Amino acid sequence: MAGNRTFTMIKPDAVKAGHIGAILEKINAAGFRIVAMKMTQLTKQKAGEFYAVHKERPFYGELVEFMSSGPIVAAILEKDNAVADFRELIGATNPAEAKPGTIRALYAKSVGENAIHGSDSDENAAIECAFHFAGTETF
Ligand code: ABT
Ligand code: MG
Repeated sequence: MAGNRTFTMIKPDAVKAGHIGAILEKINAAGFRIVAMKMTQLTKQKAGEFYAVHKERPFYGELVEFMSSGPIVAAILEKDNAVADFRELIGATNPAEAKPGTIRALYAKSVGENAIHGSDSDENAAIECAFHFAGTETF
């Protein structure tokens, strides 16, 4: 059965550009309930751990630099079929391939600076939620 929670981050590019409000509005309008949320800045260490699966990829260094370059907004979202529905809402990794109206089509600059993160499986959603939030910060 598909799970009902996913993890998201509004990335440093979108925070810097002033898109927090517009992105949260789209998330709410799509029927997601925010059950945890905070504005924070990842250390290089934490960004490196979060993206550890990409350690051997050529873009890993840049990715860690970018994700620790400024504040992010991290959140846990609840909805039936949350992981798949949220990936649909954010659009393809490369904004040039993202469907019109998706968050990345509207706000992402490039494959690297792509405005928003969404978990890619229920298993990773659970890991990522626990990585960023304590049980007492989740409602
Ligand atoms: P994330 O939500 O950040 O995980 O993006 P997504 O799942 O859509 O894409 P993946 B494949 O997980 O990419 C992780 C981050 O690596 C960046 N990236 C990816 C590049 O910079 N160059 C590349 O060629 C690829 C494939 C995009 C993602 N994020 N950031 N920031
Ligand atoms: Mg990913």
